[in-house]
Amino acid sequence: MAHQGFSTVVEQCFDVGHSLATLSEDVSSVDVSTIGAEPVAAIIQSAIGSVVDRTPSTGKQLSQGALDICWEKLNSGYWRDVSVLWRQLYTYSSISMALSLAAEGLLKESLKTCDVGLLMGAPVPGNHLHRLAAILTNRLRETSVSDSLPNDKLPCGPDFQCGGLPIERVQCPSLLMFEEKYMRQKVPVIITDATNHWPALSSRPWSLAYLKQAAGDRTVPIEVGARYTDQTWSQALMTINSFIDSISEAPSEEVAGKSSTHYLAQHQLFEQLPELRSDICVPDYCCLSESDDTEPVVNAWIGPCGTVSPLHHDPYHNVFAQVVGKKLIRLYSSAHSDLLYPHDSAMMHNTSQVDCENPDLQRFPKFAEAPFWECVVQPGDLLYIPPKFWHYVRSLSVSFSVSFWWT
Ligand SMILES: O=C(O)CCC(=O)C(=O)O
Repeated sequence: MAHQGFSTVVEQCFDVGHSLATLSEDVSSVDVSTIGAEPVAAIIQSAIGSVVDRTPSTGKQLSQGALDICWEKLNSGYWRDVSVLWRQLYTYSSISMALSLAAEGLLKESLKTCDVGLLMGAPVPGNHLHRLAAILTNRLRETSVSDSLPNDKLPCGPDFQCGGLPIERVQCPSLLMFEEKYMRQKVPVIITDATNHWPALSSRPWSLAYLKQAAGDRTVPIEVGARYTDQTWSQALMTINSFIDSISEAPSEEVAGKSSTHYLAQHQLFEQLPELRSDICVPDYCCLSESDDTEPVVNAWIGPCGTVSPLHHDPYHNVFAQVVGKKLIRLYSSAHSDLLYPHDSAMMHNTSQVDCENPDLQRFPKFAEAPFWECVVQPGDLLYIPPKFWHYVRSLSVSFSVSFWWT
């Protein structure tokens, strides 16, 4: 069994282009002397050597040693200060660990190692983790016992009556019209019929069942808690299968706004799972860029009824695509920030202290004066949120959304 795992998974992975020997050479090309990591690079090379020699249990031990050292570096101080070289070494340690585990036939553990490597590591030549993950996913799919599929028609809250100013709905405006009337004037707009051709909304319609079938064994970061401003809020790594089971098993009225709410939020899912990338398309509006950075940042937001993103703003243009279910979205202009009581700390300065739908007007009296737009986005809607616009979002059902941020 172990040997079969090695030949069909490990060798298949390296048949795609890179040999184990060149992988070891790649590790030696990382400029580890600048971070004093020569011993770690040597451990990773020995780990790869053990996989080549068909002694994966030694490979596993060595890889674990390297992973532990890199993990400590990744988790000391601020993330932005962590050297990319440590993150590359984390990637290489993840590759040698994933290969060792696959060689022992531990395919699920190997896939989890690939995912954590993709989430925490930095890119290295050869795309090994992506390719290994794709091979493992296919292999696991072949061998999996079919699981009961979740029901997307979970009960959700009552219909919502919007207040505030309505947001204009425009069918596929031209780029020129969008730029002049909305982008430049900083006016939100709901664009309709611009995503009808996405496979996610037509030929491969997204649902909890589809996500489970496409990527159930993949590990993703999940927010746990009612809202990110709560003391008890935390993040966890879990497989898409467990995440979806947690959504499907709890009745929606119990999940909504509770400390147990699970939310796959602001995650670059399509970087991690390129196979889902072809289900969506970058809206043309995102090419109206003022900077050289032409590729938008694409984030997925997937969760049950009742997820809440507290009132906050981001520095980007945002076209927010609703793919499954409904969300209530409330917007405030950046011109009214003084009425919205941002948190004092630098970390949370883009977030309001006010609970938008239940404001404490004794503490935050000026909030009542702030004009706002409100809408419920439906599948197929693209909401344009201008940069620095405050936005509050609550899902009214199981919901899948994709945001495109650009500058
Ligand atoms: O959908 C959500 O919960 C929040 C979306 C958001 O904040 C964004 O797209 O910037």
